[in-house]
Amino acid sequence: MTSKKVIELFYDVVSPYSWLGFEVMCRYRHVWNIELKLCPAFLGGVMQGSGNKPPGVVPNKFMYMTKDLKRAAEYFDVPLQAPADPFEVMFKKGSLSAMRFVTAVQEQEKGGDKLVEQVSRELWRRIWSEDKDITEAASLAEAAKKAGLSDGVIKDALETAASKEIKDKLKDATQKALDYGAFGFPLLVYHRNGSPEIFFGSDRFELLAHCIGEKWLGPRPNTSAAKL
Ligand code: GSH
Repeated sequence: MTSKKVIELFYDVVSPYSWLGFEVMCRYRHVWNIELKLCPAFLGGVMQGSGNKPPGVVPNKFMYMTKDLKRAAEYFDVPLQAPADPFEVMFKKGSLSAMRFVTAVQEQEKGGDKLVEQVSRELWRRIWSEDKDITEAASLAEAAKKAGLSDGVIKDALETAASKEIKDKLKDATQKALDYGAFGFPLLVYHRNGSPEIFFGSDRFELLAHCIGEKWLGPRPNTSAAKL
């Protein structure tokens, strides 16, 4: 048996394209011979650290993205819908507390990532499907509850999310993405014989499949999989 290929997925729930990439990779982790590592990180830090600017600040790009995301959501079968005021959601409110919370959940879950997967999905659903807040503690708790986390885990994660340890862990993950060469999300990192190769965006799956010697079977490789 060949050993599994390790693929890291760096993402932030403020990023709609990351949601698409995340769902596709969660589907393919059971189809391709890969070990998927979820790496929650902070897109604001990647933008700052790489000297990039969010694509939405260029008016024509913003208009293009609005249309592109609609098409992509349908193609990928992800219930993504833009919030009424994307600027407020992405740039004013942001995702720092949400990503610290996801990091705290990951710290508690050490070893597995089922809860991280579920809670990330529920946070995306809040901002990128239901136009709901993800900055208040009550909002994070609501998402976590929906994701199936116990009250104890939610309480602990809310408490530790503000700790230096968790803040540093999120910073480290963000720095790791920058060290790989990140300038945006989603970022997929394939470790080919110990040397990392990066893929940016949710539109590089065919190329990734080619590089890892697997087949791209479209956005829903396993159509019997439960719908979101
Ligand atoms: N073409 C990519 C896709 O289809 O996924 C676009 C991905 C994208 O625009 N990601 C945003 C980003 O970080 C965050 S939602 N962009 C940085 C950039 O475009 O330079």
